[in-house]
Amino acid sequence: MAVLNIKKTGTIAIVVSRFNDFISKPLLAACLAELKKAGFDDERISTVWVPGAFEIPLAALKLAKKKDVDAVICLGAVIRGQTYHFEVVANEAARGMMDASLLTGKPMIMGVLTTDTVDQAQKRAQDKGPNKGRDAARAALEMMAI
Ligand code: INI
Repeated sequence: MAVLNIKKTGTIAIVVSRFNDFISKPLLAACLAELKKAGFDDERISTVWVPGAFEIPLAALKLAKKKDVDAVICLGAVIRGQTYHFEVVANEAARGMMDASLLTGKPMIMGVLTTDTVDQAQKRAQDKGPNKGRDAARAALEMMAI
């Protein structure tokens, strides 16, 4: 694995959605564990909960505008249902995160799963196995070093 030039100062904000929290909770746990492993103690991490993925971009933008926030990690799970709602929530959440990143010039990490099934989401939010929250933490650290 590549050695990252990890900053020893600055803070990371995490926005996490309550919708499908049986997935977003394990994403958050792995994300926090990875940040801690990299030397980020609690004082340098703030976690904000929002109702669903659709609400992530506004919270992420507000946090990214804060002077002391160096990167924002967004975590959640959009799981396909019976209707077009899935597409709207997933697409607008992704677009909003990218907009917030480019507007503020701060890294915005897209750790929101968009899956067809609950099983696919669970396979990407494992404690010991693959976990997109862990990946999101590493992506944030990498982007903060640029
Ligand atoms: N929010 C999610 O985070 N994941 C979903 O799968 C989801 N679905 O499928 O409906 C979802 N909807 C809620 C949405 O994010 C908003 O919270 C809601 O529409 C209120 O604005």
